[in-house]
Amino acid sequence: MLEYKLLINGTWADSSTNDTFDDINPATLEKLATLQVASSDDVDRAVKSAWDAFTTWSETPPPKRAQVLFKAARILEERKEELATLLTQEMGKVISEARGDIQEAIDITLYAAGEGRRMFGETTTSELKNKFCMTILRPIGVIGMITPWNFPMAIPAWKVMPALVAGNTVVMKPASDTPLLTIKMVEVLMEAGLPPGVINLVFGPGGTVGSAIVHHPDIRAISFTGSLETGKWIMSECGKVMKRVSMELGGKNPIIVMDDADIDSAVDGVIWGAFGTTGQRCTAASRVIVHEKVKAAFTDKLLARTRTLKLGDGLLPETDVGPVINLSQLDKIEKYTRIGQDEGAVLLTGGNVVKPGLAGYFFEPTIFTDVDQDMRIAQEEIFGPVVALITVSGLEEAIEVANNTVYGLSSSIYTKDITSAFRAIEKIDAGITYINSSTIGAEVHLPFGGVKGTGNGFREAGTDAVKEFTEVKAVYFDYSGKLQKAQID
Ligand code: UN1
Repeated sequence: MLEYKLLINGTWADSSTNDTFDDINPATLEKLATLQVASSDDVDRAVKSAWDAFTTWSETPPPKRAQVLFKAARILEERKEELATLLTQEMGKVISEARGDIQEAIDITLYAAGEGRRMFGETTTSELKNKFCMTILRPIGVIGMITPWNFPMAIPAWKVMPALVAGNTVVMKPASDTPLLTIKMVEVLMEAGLPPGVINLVFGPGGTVGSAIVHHPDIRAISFTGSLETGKWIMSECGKVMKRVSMELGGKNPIIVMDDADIDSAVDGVIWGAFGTTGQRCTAASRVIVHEKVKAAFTDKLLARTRTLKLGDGLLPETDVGPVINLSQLDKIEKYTRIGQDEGAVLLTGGNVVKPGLAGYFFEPTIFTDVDQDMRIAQEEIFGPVVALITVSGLEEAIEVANNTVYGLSSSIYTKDITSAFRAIEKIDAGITYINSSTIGAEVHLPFGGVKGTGNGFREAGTDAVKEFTEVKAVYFDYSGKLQKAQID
């Protein structure tokens, strides 16, 4: 049985608490590892180690920092299958999606490594003679990262890789349900030559360890992916001390199915978006806004397809839908199916906890129809295999319904009409809009993030990846040999 201590200054160090917690396979309830819980003193040691490493790392030229990432990407590629298997065991998602999670980590590692030769600033003229102006990018310092369990390697990689290439050092707390893939990623980075102390890992509950990171006076910025509720708390705590925060929070992502849509393709998109990753993506399609003219045909096909989905252990090739992550998520999903029925929505299929010959946490793919746009099941993020069908009579109403949410991450429209597609692109309040494709599957060279309750204006990955982890400095270089006054001379 694996037992992990904390990673501080490149070595595995005992925590100062005697507490541990277990990492469990959600399909089988088999124990995978035990981890030590950090105290706030341990977080403090991790922060000191990150600052000790900062001078040398931040002074290392970005293309040299990038060499570590290029090498790490090669090692991740070599170990992809082994890591994907562990990811399915730890998180539950089916093996093809686990491979995708590792691939996304490899992709962002290579993309961020490329940024090592693209740390561009701007040069411009001055309003004064003999003066030159430019901008440069500087690292922020020690960054605190708090990551979720649904993309155990991809999301930590989205944060870590751009932060490292930009010259920052890191104290990271991975989700307690899935710490192993973060540990593996950091081990690979160290094998690729990352100096000790550049990344430090602490484990334990958000309420204590996460809070110690958020409140640590020497952590300059927090990068968080998780729930809206926790995000609001982190932002308000950081607001009190003007700490920089970047947030990737929830979604209530709609797929609009217009009356001219290719119905089979829309059904494929909804199955993939709503039940892929057992609905546990912040980009998951949790609302389907369907035109009344195609509602019956669409619903029949969706129901038929949903009933063929096979639940089980994600390692088996025949499994379509894996377990949900833990018991409290299972209870939450079950609670929402009761709420939906109490609100008067029609439960078309699913709604039950099941045991497909395994001890783990399984929930049937669930469809509600005749959902009113203001019902709780159409408003609150459930984070499970539950989708709400809402009927509309036209595009304008569909877009209004799509926007009737506190979130704004992903969105999609199925239509053959160019005008409808462009109207949706223009009018849907979201960070991502797909045309004739599901709400999931963002690629790493495009910016990822959302509006309203989904975020605070930052984007991860894409050309914005490094912006999350750098500060811009404006530089004025005066070679006139005398005092020149802007706005006055
Ligand atoms: C998430 O669910 O938090 O676009 C991230 C997607 C994936 C990333 C999802 N590439 O669905």
